[in-house]
Amino acid sequence: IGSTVLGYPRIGPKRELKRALERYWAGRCGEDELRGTARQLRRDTWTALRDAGLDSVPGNTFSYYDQVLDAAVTFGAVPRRHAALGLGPLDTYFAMARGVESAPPLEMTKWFDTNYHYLVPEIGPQTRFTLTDRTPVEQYREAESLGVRTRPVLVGPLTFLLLSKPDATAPGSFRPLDKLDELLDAYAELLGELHDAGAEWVQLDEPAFAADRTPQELAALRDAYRQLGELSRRPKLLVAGYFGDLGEALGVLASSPIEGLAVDLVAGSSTVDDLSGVRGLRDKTLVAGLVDGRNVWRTDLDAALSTGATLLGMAAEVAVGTSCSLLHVPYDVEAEPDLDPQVKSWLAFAAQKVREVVVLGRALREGRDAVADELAGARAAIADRAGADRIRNGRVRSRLDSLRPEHARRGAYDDRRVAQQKSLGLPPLPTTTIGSFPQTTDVRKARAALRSGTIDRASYKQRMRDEIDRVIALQEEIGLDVLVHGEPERNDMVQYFAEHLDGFASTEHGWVQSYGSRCVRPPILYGDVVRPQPMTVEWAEYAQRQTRRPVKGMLTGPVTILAWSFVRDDQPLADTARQVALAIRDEVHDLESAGIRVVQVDEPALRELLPLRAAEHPAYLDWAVESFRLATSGVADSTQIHTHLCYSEFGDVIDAIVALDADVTSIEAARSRMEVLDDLNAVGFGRGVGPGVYDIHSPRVPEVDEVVDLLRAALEAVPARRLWVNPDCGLKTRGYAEVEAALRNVISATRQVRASLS
Ligand code: THG
Ligand code: ZN
Repeated sequence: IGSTVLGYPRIGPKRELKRALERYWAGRCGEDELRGTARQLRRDTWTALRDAGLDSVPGNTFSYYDQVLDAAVTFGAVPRRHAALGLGPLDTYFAMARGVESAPPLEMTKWFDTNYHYLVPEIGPQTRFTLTDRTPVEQYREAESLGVRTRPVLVGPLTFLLLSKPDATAPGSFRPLDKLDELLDAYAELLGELHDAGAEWVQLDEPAFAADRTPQELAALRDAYRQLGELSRRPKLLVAGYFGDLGEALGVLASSPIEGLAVDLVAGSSTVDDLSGVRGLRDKTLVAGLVDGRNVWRTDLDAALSTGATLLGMAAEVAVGTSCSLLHVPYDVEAEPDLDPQVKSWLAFAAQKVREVVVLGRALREGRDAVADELAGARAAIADRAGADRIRNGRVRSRLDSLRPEHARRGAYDDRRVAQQKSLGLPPLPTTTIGSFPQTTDVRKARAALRSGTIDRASYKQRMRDEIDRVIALQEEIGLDVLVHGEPERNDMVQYFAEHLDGFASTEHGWVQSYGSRCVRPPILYGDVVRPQPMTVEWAEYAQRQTRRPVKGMLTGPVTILAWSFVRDDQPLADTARQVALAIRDEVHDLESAGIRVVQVDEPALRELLPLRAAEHPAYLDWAVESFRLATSGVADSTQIHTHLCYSEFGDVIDAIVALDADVTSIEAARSRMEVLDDLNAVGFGRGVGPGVYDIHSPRVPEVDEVVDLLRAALEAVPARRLWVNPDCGLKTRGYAEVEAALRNVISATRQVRASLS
């Protein structure tokens, strides 16, 4: 294998696939055009990887939407509701991904601890696994016809079943893993066809084993790879386990009859030590994941080489690879002419990481002299970054050193409650929204015009103020109690804060797929974080001047800012979080000084960074909670702190939610029917809580009665003085017509329930 990468971005360097998909879905282009774009992207990727000098080029890394969905379709796990639509293969596939009127889509959830989301296959006793789609074979042939022999990549059978959920027909005792044998037969058939097509290697991804697994699951892993290994008609098998240490699965895989094992030596910090004691590696190819597939820093090639050298002799072949697929980084740092040149010289995106892998592979085989120039270049960049003045700020560091526990502690909640009630005078069941209002084309145009210089700062400011006037007047007229300014000045909240803080860089084309055709452009946090000036105060203060009702200041918390950025790897995440927390703390304080009496600090990504192994949960939750409290504890008792959580199940972090000590917590709960309230009660949560009363992810306007029912259900679990009423998330992606109608119904429902209270 020599040198390889475990996967590659597929949305296109200029997001060509995104554009083609969205045109196709809108009916503005046909299937042929979409397929043509896809073929061109595959060709470009294969030839670029081969020309860069990789010894083994991954195949089947293209997807129209998601690789887990691809596997479901490949092996025939199409839910009846989608199959019954009678659509062609591509439209059935998109119906599973996006849903149609009569058939909701598969559920979407996060791919391990990354910011990528996959579709959750639905498996039941009636699922018939058979090889129904031969895309991996077709793409092998397509690459071969271009002169590139690829190594097809598939989601492994165990990870596939462990990520699936039982379908609606399954009895309570059913687990998708029960169907392993049947699925293995379908994998065997595919391996046979790939073998006949000429594939020398196939890569099976099993990242599920970087998380805690039961003895039964480990036994299933052993049985599965024994069975696949014993097939006579198959390519060589490379099993890839990434996103952390494999733990016991390392020994299981090393002793199974596979030919290769790819390990993550970046996220898996103890894997190097574990490898030396593991039996069964000697006759295998070991792909050492030395180049970080998930972050954007240039690799310390000297350090990587010495790690690689210690592995030589442990396996029949030691090859060099990335720690995981490069799906999680942008394409090419050379596409960023406006990036600060010094910061840029410290970075490696996908194209640069391919080059690093090639250089390391040659150095390992031919010796350091063969690539002396490249090694020297990397060494200089690493040294420049480590010694750069701009990554360190003495004032922030001494401020952090002088922090004491009381900086992360507020006054007693009962005192706060009394002081806040006196300041705010809110009715029972106070109503509010999560922060953003619909982003109109006018607002987007104004932001773009400011960026491109066609309007000046003063006229931009005026347009934002006009928008704020409208949003405030609308909320007063509808009758909301705690108002927001609507956030017209922001697109992505993390991008907004990164642009206003020192220590962050932003890219122009650094898109990373989040799900389907949707991408984010994570900022790059490269140095100590400093807030040069207030970031949101002028907007909040302006809004507050337009109304007597309290206006809520809107900020993003430190954990979410880190989760949605590329973060520096030269200090513990906890230290970086504390720096961001101090910047937010100053902003909270300045909002308070400007007369803002309610401040919301969102932490939607609190659950997202939870480590894959339970043993690491307490340490993470400690710093995550502490950084939130540091950000929010610098205010008077009378200032009300809100937080907002969404995008996931919060059962795993319910104690941490209590520990945040926010006065009010709003949670996405419209779809989980208020169950979160019972979870909170079970751990003694005694603060204000706003379970979302309708789902903003759909354009549907909730009926008054529906909201009344939800509020009555909520009142079974929470007393009226602690219950808040709000939608379940921000309104940015909705249109004004539906938002207005929905909020009016929410207010009517609240008034009705209030009237029946006493
Ligand atoms: N911001 C960031 N990361 C996130 C989210 C976010 N990660 C988790 C979650 N939210 C992911 N969800 C989305 C939802 C919508 C989009 C991306 C991720 C999206 N993106 C636009 C697109 O691809 O067309 C681009 C937006 C832009 O122009 O900036 O719609 O909210 N950082
Ligand atoms: Zn939300």
